[in-house]
Amino acid sequence: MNFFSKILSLLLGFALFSPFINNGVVFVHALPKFYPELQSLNRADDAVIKPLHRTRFHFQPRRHWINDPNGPMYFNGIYHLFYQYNPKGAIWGNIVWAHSVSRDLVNWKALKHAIYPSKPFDINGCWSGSATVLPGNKPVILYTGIDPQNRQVQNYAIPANLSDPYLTDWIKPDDNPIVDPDSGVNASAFRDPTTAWLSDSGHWKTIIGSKRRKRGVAYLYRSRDFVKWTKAKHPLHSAPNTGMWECPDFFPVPLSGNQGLDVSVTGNLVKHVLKVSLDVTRYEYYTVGKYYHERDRYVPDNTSVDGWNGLRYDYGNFYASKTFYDPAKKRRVLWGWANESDSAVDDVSKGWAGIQAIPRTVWLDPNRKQLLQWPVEELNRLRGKQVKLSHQKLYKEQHVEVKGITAAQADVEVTFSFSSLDKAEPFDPSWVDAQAVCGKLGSKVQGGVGPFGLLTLASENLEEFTPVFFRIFKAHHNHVVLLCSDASSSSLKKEGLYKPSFAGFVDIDLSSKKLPLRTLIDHSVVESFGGGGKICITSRVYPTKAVFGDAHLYVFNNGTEAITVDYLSAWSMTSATVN
Ligand SMILES: *[C@@H]1O[C@H](CO)[C@@H](O)[C@H](O)[C@H]1NC(C)=O
Ligand SMILES: *[C@@H]1O[C@H](CO)[C@@H](O)[C@H](O)[C@H]1NC(C)=O
Ligand SMILES: *[C@@H]1O[C@H](CO)[C@@H](O)[C@H](O)[C@H]1NC(C)=O
Ligand SMILES: *[C@@H]1O[C@H](CO)[C@@H](O)[C@H](O)[C@H]1NC(C)=O
Ligand SMILES: *[C@H]1O[C@@H](CO)[C@H](O)[C@@H](O)[C@@H]1NC(C)=O
Repeated sequence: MNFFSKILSLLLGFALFSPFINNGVVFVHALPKFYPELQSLNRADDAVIKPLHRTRFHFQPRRHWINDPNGPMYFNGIYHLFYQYNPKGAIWGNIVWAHSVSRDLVNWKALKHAIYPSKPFDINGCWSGSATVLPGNKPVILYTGIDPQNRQVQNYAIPANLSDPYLTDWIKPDDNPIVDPDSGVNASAFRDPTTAWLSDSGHWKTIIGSKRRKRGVAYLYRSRDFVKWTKAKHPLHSAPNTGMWECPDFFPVPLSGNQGLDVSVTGNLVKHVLKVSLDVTRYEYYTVGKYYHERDRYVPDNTSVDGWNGLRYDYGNFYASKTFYDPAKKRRVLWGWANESDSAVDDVSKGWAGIQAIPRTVWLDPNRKQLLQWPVEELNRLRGKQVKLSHQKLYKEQHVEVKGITAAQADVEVTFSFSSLDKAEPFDPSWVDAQAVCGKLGSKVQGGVGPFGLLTLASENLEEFTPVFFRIFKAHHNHVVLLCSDASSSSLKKEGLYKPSFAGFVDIDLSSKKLPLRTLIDHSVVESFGGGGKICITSRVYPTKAVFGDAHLYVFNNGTEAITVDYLSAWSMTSATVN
C-alpha cells in the first residue's frame, strides 16, 4: 500500500483535497497531515479494548490496527493468514506481518509475528505480499520491504522448520532483496508481489503493482530458481488513468463449475481474472479475460470494463483483497480487508481498527462475464437457533420483524418474489454511479418494484437501521437491478462517522421474478450477497441503540408492487474463537 494513503489512516479528517482533471478523469490527491499525538495515545493493555462494536465471527486480532490480508495459504491441513498489523496501536504504523492459523477458516489461533523489520532490505517496513507453495510442498513468501533509502524492494522469506505444523518461524535469507526497482520503475510505487505461477518452460512468474504517470501497471518478473528474477520487457497488463495498482491478484477460473484451480493452470478450459486495488479511489476492480502465456500478456474480455468503473468484488468497505487456492476443498478463497468507518480518534479509544471480511469462495458465473462469491461453507457451523418465514406478503410501507434470533449476530437467507415488473421506475441512462443513485433513492424514497429487502441492526422504533435492499428499474431494452447497503441511517451518532450509501448495479436474470439475498450481521459489519453471490456489499456501521439484545431485524417493502417473502431463514450465530 502507498505510503501516503497509509498516512491517510492517521488523519482525523482529510484536511485538503486538490482535485484536477486529466483526460476527463478526476484525480483526487489528499495532502496528508500527521497527528503524532494520536500515536502517543496508543495503549497496549487489554483493559481498554471496547467490546461494543467488536465482531464475534469475523477475523480480527485482540487489539490494535490491521489492514491487508497477506500470504493466505493452505499447508498440511492448516490454513494460514498473515496480515498487516500495528503491534503498538489502533492506527496505521510500525507494520509487521502478524500470523494466525486455523483448521476451518472460522476459528483462529494467533501466533507470533512472522515477518518484522530487522534487515536493511525491510528496515523501514514489511508491506504486503503473497505465499507460493513450491514443488516438494515448500512454502515461500514474497513481500515488499522498505529499504534505508525508502525504496520499495521485493524480498522472500522461508519457513525455519518445515516440520513445525504451524510454520511459526520465518527466515529472511541474506540474498534479499531479490527484486530491486530498476531505473524504469518508480521506487515509491512498486509493491505487493502476487503468488507466483509456474509455466511449461519451467519459469516462475509473478506480478508487482506499480504505476507509470497515471497508468496503472502490473510488471511481470520471471525466475528459474525463485531467487534471481528478471523483469519481462512488457508488463502483464496496464490501464490508463487508473493510478497506482496495489495488491494485484491474478488467477485462473474454470469455464464452468465452481471448483478452484491452482494458479499455474492455463489452457482453453480456463479464463483468467486480474484484480487490482486502486490507491486513488480506495476501491478495487477486476476483469475477466484471457492470459496468453507464451507472450505473457493478459487481455480482458470485451465484456469487462477495464477501468475504475469495472466490476468489483464488493461495492462497500473491501480492499487489498487476495485469493488463494485451497487444494483440500478444491476451491479458490478470497480474503479482503474491511476498514473502519469511524474516526481515528474513535479507533484509538476503542483500542482496535479493521477486520477481515468473511472468506469467500469465488468462481466464474455461468455467463462467463463475472465472478460469483459465497461465504465459505465452514461458516454455517456457527449457525445456532433458526427461525423461518414463508409466503409473507409485504405491501407498500410494510415491515415485519424476524423475531427470535440474536439480530446483532446473525446469518439471514431470504428469497423475495414479485408478480410483475410493470411498476418498475424508469431508469435514467445518466445514472452510472450506483452509490449516488442509492444516496438519492434510499429506502425512504418510495418506488415501484422496490425498495424491498432487510432492515438490519435496527432499533425498535427505527431511529437506527442499515437497510439492504433491491430496487428494480426499467431501462430501454431491459431491467436494471440496484442493490444498496445504506449506512446513512445506521447510527444516531452525528460526528466522525462515514455513512455511505454503498450500492452496485447487477446483471440478474429476472425471468423467475425472484431475487435472493444473504446477509451476515456481526455487530458493526453488514455483509451482503445479492442474487446468489452476483453482487456483494460490506458496510461498517456503529449503532448506538441497535446493539446486542436491542438490535432488531425486519423485512420491508417500500414500493407500490407487493412483494412476497417466499422463504426466509435466519440463524443466531455463535461466536467464533478468533485469536
Ligand atoms: C521442528 O519442528 C518439529 C515439530 O514441531 C520439532 O519437533 C523440531 O524440534 C523442530 N526442529 C527445530 C530445529 O527446531
Ligand atoms: C513515484 O511515485 C510517487 C508515489 O506515488 C509519486 O509521488 C512520484 O511523483 C512518482 N514519481 C514519478 C517520477 O512519477
Ligand atoms: C467480443 O469478443 C467476442 C469474441 O470473444 C466477439 O465475438 C464479439 O464480437 C466481441 N464484441 C464486441 C462488441 O467487440
Ligand atoms: C418507507 O417510506 C416511508 C415514506 O417515505 C418512510 O417514512 C419510511 O421510513 C420508509 N421505510 C424505510 C424502512 O425506509
Ligand atoms: C476506509 O475508511 C473510510 C472512512 O475513513 C475511507 O473513506 C476509505 O477510503 C477507507 N478505505 C480504505 C481502503 O482505506
